Amino acid sequence: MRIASTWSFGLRANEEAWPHLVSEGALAAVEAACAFADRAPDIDSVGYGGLPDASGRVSLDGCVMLSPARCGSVAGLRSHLHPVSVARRVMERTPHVMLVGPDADAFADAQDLARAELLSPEARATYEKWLREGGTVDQSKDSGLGFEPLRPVDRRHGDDGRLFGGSDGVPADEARWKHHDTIGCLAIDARGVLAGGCSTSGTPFKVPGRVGDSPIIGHGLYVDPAAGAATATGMGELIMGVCGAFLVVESMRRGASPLDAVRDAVERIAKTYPLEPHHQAGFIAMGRDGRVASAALRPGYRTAIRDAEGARAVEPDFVAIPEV
Ligand code: SD4
Repeated sequence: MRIASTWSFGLRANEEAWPHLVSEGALAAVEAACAFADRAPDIDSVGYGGLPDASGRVSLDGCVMLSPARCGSVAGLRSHLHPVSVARRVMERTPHVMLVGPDADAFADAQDLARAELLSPEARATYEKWLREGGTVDQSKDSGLGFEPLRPVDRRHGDDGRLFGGSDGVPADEARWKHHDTIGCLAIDARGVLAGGCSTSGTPFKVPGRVGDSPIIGHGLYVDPAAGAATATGMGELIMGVCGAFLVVESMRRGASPLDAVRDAVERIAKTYPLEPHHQAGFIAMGRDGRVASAALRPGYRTAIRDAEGARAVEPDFVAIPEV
């Protein structure tokens, strides 16, 4: 049994998920991990607390996957906090894979999932400051907020799993990356069942309607019991062009180790795009035997792992561009 989640805030999500992994299995575990990150007020930008799009409204995306024949996805939720839970119902209760926009919220209502306010007062204040300062959409530049929103950096191993934090004791170099947005989570249970979940509020101040890799099967998440599982984080536009998570799993299907598979994916991104300093991407791969490896385009990404040996946040096994 093992669970692996993106970023060191995944430590706490994994801890929340572990009892579910033991008693209910991998699917319940990834749903619990993502839901924890969605609602935890001190995990800055997954779910509640996430920065809104350029129109000032938060939208949430997510997906869940057991196999190519069993997956579900939602994008553009504006009034439900837990995309993975909505996606699980799409998978289990409809003949479809993906629902989007207001109809996805309506589906969640019909499933009796509770509505929630998604925009926190802090996120609203940050958005208003962004607007006052010109509302630039060039996120490659520090927009005056004191951070560069599109290049998340995980600079701290915290035993509380808190990655970005507020001002209470979080080092300034970490706080400036506080508005990163995704949990990707892979789990294998005692029966050897693999499952994955991914939840995000996307990129800050995105064009309304923009959807990144996270809810797209094969981009932010892919699981095939015959080959392995993978999830991604970072700038979705980099991950989508190479079908990132699918690429990782297909490498494992052809015999690559989890490490070789994630290395190949970040190298592919490095070769494919004219990279800018704010670009970051990270992958976790889990083999059919539960072996885990991770890789990132740049330093500053960590993977949270929980298994019988305990909990830890580990540096990526491979970094494509080692300089910060
Ligand atoms: C997206 N991949 O919407 C997500 C965002 C993310 O670190 O992972 N940020 O593109």
